[in-house]
Amino acid sequence: MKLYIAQATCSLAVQAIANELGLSPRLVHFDVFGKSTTEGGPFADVNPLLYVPALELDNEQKDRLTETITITSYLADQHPESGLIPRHGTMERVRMDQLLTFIATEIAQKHIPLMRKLMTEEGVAFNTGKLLSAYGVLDARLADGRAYLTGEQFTVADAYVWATMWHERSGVNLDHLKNLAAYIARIEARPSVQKALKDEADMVALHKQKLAA
Ligand SMILES: N[C@@H](CCC(=O)N[C@@H](CS)C(=O)NCC(=O)O)C(=O)O
Repeated sequence: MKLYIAQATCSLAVQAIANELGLSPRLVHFDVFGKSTTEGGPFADVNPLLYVPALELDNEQKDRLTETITITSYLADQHPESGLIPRHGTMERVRMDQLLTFIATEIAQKHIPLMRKLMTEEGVAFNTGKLLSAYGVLDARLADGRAYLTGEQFTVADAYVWATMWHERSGVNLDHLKNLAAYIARIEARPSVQKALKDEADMVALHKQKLAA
């Protein structure tokens, strides 16, 4: 498989899940500002909407998947024994899909215009308020001492939350959310997550070298 990633973005969630599963997709780095990739060729051929993550499968059709929820869920569903996602058809899965949609729409996509400094003052206040509420909900959920969002098992939802902790770049202060901070520290201690960060840094460095050559 080939996984298209970009530095410090939601593609880290897919890397972490792939690592949890012992998968080693070939990584290709996409520079979201310069628009080049480490393998050359137009990224628009991979995803016309020019965003990561994108996963090219090893099947005959070389199917390409986009959307963080779709890719992380797809990988986890291939390995139900991993416990990274509940099985389809269960209420636990419905709740997981609810949580993943919440993370995508109320967290990840609320950050992006803030990080890119694209908003009016009113827009900044609006999205900041939305993010504070959303992270507050996660913090409250963790208040009973559970290790991860749905209990003691690390799941695709935890990988996604971790990969979109962009509050510093967005200027959103989360210092008061102590349960959330402890939870993120727990996730960051996972070997899968450390490997994702290292692999990403290596790909970014390789891309810079290629551009400089
Ligand atoms: N709907 C997509 C959005 C993915 C997305 O926003 N990707 C960002 C990085 S987290 C990106 O590649 N942005 C590049 C750009 O928009 O220029 C998903 O949920 O995966």
